[in-house]
Amino acid sequence: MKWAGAITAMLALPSSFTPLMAEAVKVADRLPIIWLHMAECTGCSESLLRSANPSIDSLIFDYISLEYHETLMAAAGWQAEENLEQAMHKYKGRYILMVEGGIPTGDQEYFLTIGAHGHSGKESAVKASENAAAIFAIGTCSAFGGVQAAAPNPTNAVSLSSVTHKPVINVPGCPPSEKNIVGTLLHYLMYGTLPALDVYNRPKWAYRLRIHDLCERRGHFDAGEFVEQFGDAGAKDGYCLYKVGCKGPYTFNNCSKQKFNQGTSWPVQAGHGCIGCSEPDFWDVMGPFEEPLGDALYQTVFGGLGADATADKIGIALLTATAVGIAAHAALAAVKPPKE
Ligand code: FSX
Ligand code: SF4
Ligand code: F3S
Repeated sequence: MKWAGAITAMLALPSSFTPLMAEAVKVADRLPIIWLHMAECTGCSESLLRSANPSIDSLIFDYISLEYHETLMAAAGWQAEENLEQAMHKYKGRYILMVEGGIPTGDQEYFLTIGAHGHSGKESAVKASENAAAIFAIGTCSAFGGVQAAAPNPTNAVSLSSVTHKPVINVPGCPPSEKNIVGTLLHYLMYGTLPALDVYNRPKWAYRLRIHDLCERRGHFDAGEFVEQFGDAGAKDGYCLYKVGCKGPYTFNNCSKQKFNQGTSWPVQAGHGCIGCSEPDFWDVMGPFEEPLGDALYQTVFGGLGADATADKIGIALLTATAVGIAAHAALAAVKPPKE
């Protein structure tokens, strides 16, 4: 019940849902999962391995049945491929497909091949998606193309949703936190349906708010107290990282609340600004990572809408006003007597 309570709170549900969560997990008994690796760094799997509440071993042994996962399973070679075939056959229409990584396509499709038969990543992903009960794109690479798709995109990498006609729930972040991966899974376990999604098909329970909204340094932002360069006095005092490039005001994710590595820390706590890793095309649109975007409008290839058109426009307007505030503060600070 303690565990169910923690998960219920993480999913932003009222505590009265705790018994229901406990029941759902009991009856869901070992949900079959097929996890495929495409082009990526395996950071998403690393993140999953940091899972606490439930721990990764209890998650695998008590709650889900991880039928195929190239970096976690014991099988290799022909045996591994056979396991994948068998899992897709045995659990047809019932398994959850999780895909990590961008997918090379076109003339470059065979830049990524997997297994003894040399199937392309695209072939494997499309085939596995056909009979999945639900499909989760884990990480920004799978959700939006990620680092592989950054200009000039030499492998013509695309998102999972670009190669399948089935609905895909995106769980972006480079990597996403273990909580967002496990939480999305448990949400599905509990309701058996897709969660409420934003315009980029990200679950709203995790990606509804900006990093900036709940950031522990927000008070400093509002007070106009900024780190001017890494290692300065402001950095030591935990001032806001906006001027050294934090993209928290443009980024929708729950890192500032849920953190990483079992709640140990997160980028801003560690002293570097958010680089916008859960937004589409962040490698191309959020850079340079250690400089502010200023009043450059945050545009994306998806029609330039931003993650949430209305909220983003308001946010950007506010931010531009804040940029004015920053300048005013800087002018004031120059004439203010030094602190006692
Ligand atoms: Fe890496 Fe996953 Fe980034 Fe991508 O995470 S952490 S490159 S989102 O697909 O392995
Ligand atoms: Fe936090 Fe970044 Fe916002 Fe500053 S700009 S308050 S560091 S999210
Ligand atoms: Fe990514 Fe920003 Fe969170 S860089 S991990 S979305 S703080």
